[in-house]
Amino acid sequence: MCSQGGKVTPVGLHGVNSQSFLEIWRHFDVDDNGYIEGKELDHFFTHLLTQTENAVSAAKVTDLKQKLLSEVPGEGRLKIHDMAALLLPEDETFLLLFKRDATLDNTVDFIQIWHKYDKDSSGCISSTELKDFLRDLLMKHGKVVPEGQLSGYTSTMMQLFDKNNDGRLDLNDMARILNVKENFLLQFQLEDASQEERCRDFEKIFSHYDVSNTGTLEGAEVEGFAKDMMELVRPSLSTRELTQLTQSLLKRCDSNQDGKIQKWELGLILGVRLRKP
Ligand SMILES: [Ca+2]
Ligand SMILES: [Ca+2]
Ligand SMILES: [Ca+2]
Ligand SMILES: [Ca+2]
Repeated sequence: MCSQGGKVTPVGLHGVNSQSFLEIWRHFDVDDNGYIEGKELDHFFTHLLTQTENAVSAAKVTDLKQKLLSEVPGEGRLKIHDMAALLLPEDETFLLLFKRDATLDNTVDFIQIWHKYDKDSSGCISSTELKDFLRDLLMKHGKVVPEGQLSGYTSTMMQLFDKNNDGRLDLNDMARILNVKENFLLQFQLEDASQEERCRDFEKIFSHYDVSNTGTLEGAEVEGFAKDMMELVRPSLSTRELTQLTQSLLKRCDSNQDGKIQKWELGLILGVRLRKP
């Protein structure tokens, strides 16, 4: 077991496919919080060792745990994507749905993807919509799979990510599938910063969310910003809450009432004085 080019090398458990992967994940994520962590990690690594060794000691478990966790970016816990990389054979198509290079680092991109696949704008992703998403994702990796297999993947993904088992995915479920990076705003402390630091941070923040580089936040950009901003204090927003919060953010910021947030408008709200162009 070793790391190649920063990627976790699969331990190659025999015969793991999408269905058995689902079972393994569920078995070890005992509290169903989307992470294998704490005691769950010990159980998981003990299980891994028993697949290849006769005598498993606590020291060996600790050793393997340290080695594998050091290859995983994050906070000493495993996400589904990490476990998929560890357990699924490289030729298993299902693995493509968990590719790490699919990590999204901008909430605006996430919102755009969300709207693209929530075709009926119902505020959630149905299994038909998820199927379309998975089909496109596989296609992006150059794979076309038969409809039957795609349906199988769709129902496995649904079971893995549909937290409240209502047969639909909400914003947070979908953020987990897309492996959205940590909230971009967490790194800033606008409160205690000097005016100079504030200005510098503000520039970074604005250009991060102004994906289209127009000097204004519009559409998905406003929603992406609103989501990260609100989730600093209240994680796991629902679609309805996000829509409401986006509207009230617009109401507060949009002084010239053009439905967009100009840089100077956002500056006013965040206490950064910018000259009005
Ligand atoms: Ca857990
Ligand atoms: Ca929908
Ligand atoms: Ca823009
Ligand atoms: Ca405006």
